[in-house]
Amino acid sequence: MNKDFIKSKVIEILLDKYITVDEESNSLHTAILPGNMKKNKIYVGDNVIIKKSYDTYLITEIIKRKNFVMRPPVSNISQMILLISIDNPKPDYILLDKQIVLCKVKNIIPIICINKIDLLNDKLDLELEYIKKIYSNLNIELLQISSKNEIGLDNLKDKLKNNTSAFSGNSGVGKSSVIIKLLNNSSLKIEIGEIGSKTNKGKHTTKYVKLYNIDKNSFILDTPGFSSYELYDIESEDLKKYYDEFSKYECNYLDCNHINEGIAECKIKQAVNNNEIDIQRYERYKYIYASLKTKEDVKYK
Ligand SMILES: Nc1nc2c(ncn2[C@@H]2O[C@H](COP(=O)(O)OP(=O)(O)OP(=O)(O)O)[C@@H](O)[C@H]2O)c(=O)[nH]1
Ligand SMILES: [Mg+2]
Ligand SMILES: [Zn+2]
Repeated sequence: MNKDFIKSKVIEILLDKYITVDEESNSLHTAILPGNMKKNKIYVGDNVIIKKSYDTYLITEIIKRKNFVMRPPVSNISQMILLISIDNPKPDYILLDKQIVLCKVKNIIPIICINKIDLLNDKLDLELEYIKKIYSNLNIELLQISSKNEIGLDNLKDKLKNNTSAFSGNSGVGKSSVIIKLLNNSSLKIEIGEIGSKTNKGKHTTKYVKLYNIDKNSFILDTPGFSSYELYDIESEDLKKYYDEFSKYECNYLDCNHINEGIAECKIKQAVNNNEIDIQRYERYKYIYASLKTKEDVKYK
């Protein structure tokens, strides 16, 4: 490519200014959209071509997006670190299952990262075994870390190399704490929340959409948006397609949703009965299906 044109990634948007990081040199630029490009919407995560013009940079092209998620608005996420904490707060499996579905819909690689393993004890070991059993079976990679005791962080860092990674997880699991450790830069203003001792729920401290450049071509995103309970861009009828453990069974009805159909016809229900499919995952599937259905009923009424 002509060296006047630089391939760059948008990491932050400040009104009409786009902060970008160059793919080759890793340097930061502030770019603007010239008049003839104004009809285009640019998102954090977009790969763009910029060109120097006097004392500023102009965005001349937006490279085709690999994917785009609406909430939070961000493009080209390659993997999602599904952060849960082994305790305080307890893993939120419904949220986890929803996030796995979202990853599959958007073609994002999910990695489950279990934080706060410094809290492990005999009882929590059983919880850990459950997570391993269910999710390793789905070919999802599992990491165990403690941001507090700095365990497993190098492993996590390796996974982030040459990726644009989003962190998701309910409030209080330690997203900001982990990211601060990864950035290794205490001057960055990421706020860490206190966990309310009564609810153990934490509060949503992080509010902005920004990519952090942690290494050449490695970016991370810290937003609370991915922690949302709402699943979108998916119909209830399609939910089953995103459950890998369902895929090897063929029910007697082609469009079986594995819920209201009779057990004689439904191979999934049989597999749940025979303990081939985890009953809790299946119960959560029914719950998520019902919540999608309720949303559709409201929308199409
Ligand atoms: N024991 C233990 N506590 C941790 C660990 N990591 C984070 N915490 C604590 O968990 C609490 C919540 O951490 P945050 O990093 O604010 O959590 P968050 O996921 O960013 O929360 P939101 O921004 O509200 O979504 C803080 O009190 C942290 O000190 C860990 O590895 N072990
Ligand atoms: Mg946070
Ligand atoms: Zn079925």
